Amino acid sequence: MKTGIVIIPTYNERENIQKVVPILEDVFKNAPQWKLGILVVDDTSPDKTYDVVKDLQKKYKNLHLFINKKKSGLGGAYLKGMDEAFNNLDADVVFEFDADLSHDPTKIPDFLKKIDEGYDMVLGSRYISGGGIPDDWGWHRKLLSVWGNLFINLVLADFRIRDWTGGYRAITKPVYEAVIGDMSSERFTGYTFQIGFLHKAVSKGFKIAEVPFHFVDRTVGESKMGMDYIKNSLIFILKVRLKDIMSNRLFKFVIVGGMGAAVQFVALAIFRHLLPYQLAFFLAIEVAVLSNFLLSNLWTFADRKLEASKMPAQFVKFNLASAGSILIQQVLALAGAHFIGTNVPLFTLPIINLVIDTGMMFAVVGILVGMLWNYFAYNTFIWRKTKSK
Ligand SMILES: Nc1nc2c(ncn2[C@@H]2O[C@H](COP(=O)(O)OP(=O)(O)OP(=O)(O)O)[C@@H](O)[C@H]2O)c(=O)[nH]1
Ligand SMILES: [Mg+2]
Repeated sequence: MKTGIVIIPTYNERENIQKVVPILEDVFKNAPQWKLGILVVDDTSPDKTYDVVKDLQKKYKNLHLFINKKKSGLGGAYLKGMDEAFNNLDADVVFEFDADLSHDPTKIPDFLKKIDEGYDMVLGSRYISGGGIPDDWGWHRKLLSVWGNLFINLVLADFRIRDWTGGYRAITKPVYEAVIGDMSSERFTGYTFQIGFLHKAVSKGFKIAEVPFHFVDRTVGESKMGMDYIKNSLIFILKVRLKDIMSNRLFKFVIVGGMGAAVQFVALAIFRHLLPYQLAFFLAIEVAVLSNFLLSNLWTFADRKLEASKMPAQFVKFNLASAGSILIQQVLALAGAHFIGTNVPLFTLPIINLVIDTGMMFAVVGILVGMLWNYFAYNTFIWRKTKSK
């Protein structure tokens, strides 16, 4: 039988925790194929929430309590709770769940069903059919909530997940271990914990499902959400996206290619004063090829860096690949000239009034096809993926 632990971080929630524990215990009966329990992570609340939990523990044997000496924010509480649940309470799945009853507890069996179907992570979603936000929210809060999520979809160019910011989730152990193992450099604070955690799970390719639920406002206790949260979330997601793009191999390839063109241009400007033009032209190309080779090795293919002893031979291959790209472009231009002709006008560029005809277009197509060839050749012949990775 698999084990699920509902983690509830609490800070000054004595009234809410008193209510929510019995409700959850009732809901557990609707998922008899699971062994379910609750773990309250309390940051030594001034209102002594933990005392209420200790009292409830007399009645519920599957109710656990973890007391943090210091207040560590939502993210901190969840990290402590997940560590405890997965490593000491034998959990296969944990839930993130607010004490304030904003998260409809009757949906828990739906989450578990998705896990049983093979999903790695399940999100409670307010923005898919069947879900919702409170009707009485002011228009600005509704706007923020809905558009905030759309904004994240847009920035990440990924519309598969509709509710990025919710706090009602089920997470399996493999997801937890993969995300935690990759968190060393960044510290998820309270603000960005939910978005950051989900983004890591998504980029690692885990299977994620959404279950609709109706978010309801807390009726007692104090909310901790504010303007800071929104600002920090937006900045965070922009940073994450920028980092994603910067670490994309194709992006690096294009940048290195652009730098190569610049290097060639500058080299020619210098060499032509020192050498006959044809020789200067050839040398400038070779300097650009060398710069492309070194930059690709250091940056674009840093994860497959060549051993020093292999560099000369691979550089020769790199030259051949570049020559191949030129050859491909020549063949394309010849075929185009033969079958279509080079003087068919296509359109005129405004402002500079430059007529683009088929002759010019062959160059554009040639450059793109040449780039495709280069990218393929680099990956296949020069920086080959090793099997173990
Ligand atoms: N342990 C711990 N729990 C916290 C901390 N901050 C918030 N929580 C709990 O996390 C849950 C969510 O916090 P809320 O204040 O409801 O935040 P929210 O749901 O974003 O805001 P509302 O929409 O106003 O409810 C609640 O159970 C809080 O008690 C913290 O620093 N430590
Ligand atoms: Mg809440």
